Amino acid sequence: MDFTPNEAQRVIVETTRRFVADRVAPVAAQSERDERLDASVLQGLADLGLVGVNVTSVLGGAEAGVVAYALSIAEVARGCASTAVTLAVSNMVAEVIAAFGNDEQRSHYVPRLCSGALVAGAFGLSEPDAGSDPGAMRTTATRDGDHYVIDGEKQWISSGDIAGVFVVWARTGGEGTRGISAFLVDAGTPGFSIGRREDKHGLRASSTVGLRFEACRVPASALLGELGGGFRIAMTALDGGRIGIAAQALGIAEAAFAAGRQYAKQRQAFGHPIADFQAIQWMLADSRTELDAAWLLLFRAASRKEAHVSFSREAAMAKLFATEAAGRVCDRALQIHGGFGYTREYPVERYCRDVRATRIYEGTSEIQRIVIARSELSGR
Ligand code: COS
Repeated sequence: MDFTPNEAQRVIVETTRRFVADRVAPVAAQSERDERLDASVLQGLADLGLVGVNVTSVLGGAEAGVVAYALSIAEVARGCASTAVTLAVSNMVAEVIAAFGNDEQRSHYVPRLCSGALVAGAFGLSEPDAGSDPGAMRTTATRDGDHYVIDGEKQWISSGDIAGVFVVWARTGGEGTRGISAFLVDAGTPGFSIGRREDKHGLRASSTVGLRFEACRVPASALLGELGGGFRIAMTALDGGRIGIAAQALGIAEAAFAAGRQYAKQRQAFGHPIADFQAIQWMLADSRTELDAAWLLLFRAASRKEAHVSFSREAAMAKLFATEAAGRVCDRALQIHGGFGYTREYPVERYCRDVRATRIYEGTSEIQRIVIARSELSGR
């Protein structure tokens, strides 16, 4: 197996790394304090082709593939995890519209997402009582002539207050997963409002809000894909989204690992740099090994998606292992910093808070285990 990046991947990593070093990492701590991302940074990322990395160039994407996408998210996450998740969700929305939209929907939304004309996209699936089990959603979309009328509430919606377009899932008839459809809803549609912003443990520069739909009328042409086909669209999108979150976790953990390694070489104790002590060396060795194992799982999942072969279980394994390993890596990096690691003086404190979300959103670790186990037991 050849793990050498191809030309497109190399260029994306290099240009992203430069942009992140110049524009993203220096403002990450301030963005967290301000609880918002700088719009010009998001525009800069779009200008680099980082929204729609895996979207065809005909629709304004970079058409660089899934591995390049994962690498780009990890690079951004090294500098600012809040920026990375915002970018990852916009990529997911651009991809889902490109994959399931009709010609009109594709050409209307995808180029505007990729160019940054729409600051972000948002994914309106979860509800207060339906997170891990989206089949239990209660939001409804009722047909009324040439329109659907959406009523209900969504929760945990990343970028909801800055997004220009939302993929919104609603029940269009019947129980269970086959009665769910997906719709494209523009920000500002009458009857659609943005609710409470969550006061989060980490990822504080990225917004997470509720959405409220009260007799919100959307044209029938807003239906994405087939009537009743929404659940499958959500699952397909989340399979790809999980590659993005695994990459985000690895980016954060790589930053934490590098910070811990550097600190270990500088910090003196008992007359030596603490890197001389085996206790610290073993932490670094365990972290590097887990990181590399996680990268391999991520590359496998991304390569399979890029090759258009089934990748659902591989993406679940990559997310499960990468996010849990990333948590351990960040925790060890904080431990290496001792008391300083527990203060805001060093970014490792932020990495530890930011990385925690990756084990929860786009499917908890427990959901990933369900996906993997079902695949094993069904032989698929
Ligand atoms: N790709 C395509 N289709 C899929 C799929 C996938 N990965 N997984 C399931 N489906 C399809 C099934 O084939 C089935 O289709 P049919 O009705 O045609 O038979 C349908 O979806 C329902 O599948 P299933 O019965 O397995 O659904 P469950 O309700 O049991 O849910 C899990 C399965 C747990 C995998 C799903 O609920 C899940 O992923 N939950 C987590 C959701 C999540 O990540 N939320 C966080 C959102 S953060 S933005």
